[in-house]
Amino acid sequence: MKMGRSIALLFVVVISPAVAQRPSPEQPMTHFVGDTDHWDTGVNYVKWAKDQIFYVGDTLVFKYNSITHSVDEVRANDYTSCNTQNVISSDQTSPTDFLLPTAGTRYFICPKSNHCSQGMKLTINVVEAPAPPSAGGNTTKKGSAATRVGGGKSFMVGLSIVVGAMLGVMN
Ligand SMILES: [Cu+2]
Repeated sequence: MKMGRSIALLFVVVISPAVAQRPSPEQPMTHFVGDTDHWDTGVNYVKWAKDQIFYVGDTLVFKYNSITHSVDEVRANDYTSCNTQNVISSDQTSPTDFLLPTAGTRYFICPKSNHCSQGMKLTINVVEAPAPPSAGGNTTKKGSAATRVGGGKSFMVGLSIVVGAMLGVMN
């Protein structure tokens, strides 16, 4: 019995880092680009993206100073060359949201000043979300034991009344 509990505890400890990062893989989540650094110069977005899993259905949000920065979504070759003349979309009203409805790679750059060539660029790989776990075999029966205890108590009360009545008749 004690051994079994130790193994269960160990299992919880092992799986907890993944749980902390993404509470439920089946639920869409919002990724805030750069976290508290937001969308700015001097942030390593390669490193930031590496720590994330982008599932289909998630949302990507850019928060930034709209005077000094904006967000262009571009194609792969324009991402590499920091070309801002052939954008897919452009926005400068922070926050800028992108829904991620399909799997694939997406490319974002800041087109202002020389920010893109200084590293203010982000590429993400969107992947299909895992299938939700199959339902069944995990139903909880809450309260039935308590109900049974209550029923037993009232049976005892009833029995003592009957016994008392019988004693009364006998007297
Ligand atoms: Cu910028």
